[in-house]
Amino acid sequence: VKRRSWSWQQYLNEQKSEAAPLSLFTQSQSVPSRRNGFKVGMKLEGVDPLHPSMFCVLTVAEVIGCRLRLHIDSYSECYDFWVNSDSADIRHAGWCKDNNHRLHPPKGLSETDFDWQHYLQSTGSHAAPPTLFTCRAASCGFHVGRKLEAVDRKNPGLVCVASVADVIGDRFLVHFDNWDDTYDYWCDSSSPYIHPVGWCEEQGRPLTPPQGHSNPENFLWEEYLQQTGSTAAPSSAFTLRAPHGFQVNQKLEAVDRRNPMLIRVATVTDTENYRVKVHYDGWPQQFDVWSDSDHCDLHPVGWCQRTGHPLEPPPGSSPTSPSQGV
Ligand code: MLY
Repeated sequence: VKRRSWSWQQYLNEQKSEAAPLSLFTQSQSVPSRRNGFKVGMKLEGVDPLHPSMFCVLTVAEVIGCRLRLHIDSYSECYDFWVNSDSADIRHAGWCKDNNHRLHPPKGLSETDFDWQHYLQSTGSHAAPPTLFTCRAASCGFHVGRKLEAVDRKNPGLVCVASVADVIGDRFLVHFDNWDDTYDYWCDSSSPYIHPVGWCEEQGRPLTPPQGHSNPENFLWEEYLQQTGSTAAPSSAFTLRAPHGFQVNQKLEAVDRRNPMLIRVATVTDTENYRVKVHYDGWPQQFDVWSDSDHCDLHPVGWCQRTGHPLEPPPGSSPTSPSQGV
């Protein structure tokens, strides 16, 4: 019996729908320009997704196409997470030291004494070669300590007093004053979630003051900047990007939010300026998720095939052609 597999082309025809055009996707959503050279067991440094201010010691636990499951050394597997091999959140062993960043060592090792060479030797492992990482040389107009107003992505109704807590290339870490780092996020100057000091007042919107502020009803930037001896990020540094061009009914490939090792056939079912609602084809609407249009877990039709990643067809859809050809 000839094995028949699912085909995008046939599916698009049957559904009378279109693939979202390649031009709508950012570089980090597109097929990486280089092959994935990462191998299971290689060690590296990277941002902890639950504590975005922290760089940790990581091990490649699984490789599928150009996606990596990364394990945080000495922590439970339940904290493992997936990234694309060209992610800006991963760096070669030694990067933190070279770039003046703190590296959070595996449990039981001291931060000051951590030494990669010694660690690799004692664990009998190898570092991922620096050439496997996508290098990026870029800069931005944001500097550590500068203040801004930013949307709390976990409480998107709130625009809050925030600071630039770290800068790497063209990306920077937004931190909410007097809150812990679990609300932090990395973005670039074109993010729609950040605004210059004074934006809320101008818009007639409430601004959430720092946690524990002595006079939260009457927060005054001028006073706060003076008290904290800090400066506002200049409005010229904010370069709001244009809204995305995705349209309802366009098809794409999307990482399953609930089981991120899987990539599914998906459809845009609603849009906002900077977000799309993603429907996993063949699944109930209740599983639809809103996603930033530039999220690195959204990919154009054909991405899986071109990067060697399995694609989950809609459940119940019949195998329709002899190949997964697009
Ligand atoms: N109800 C939430 C709100 C937290 C908001 C934090 N932002 C401003 C960074 C809580 O108290 O946990």
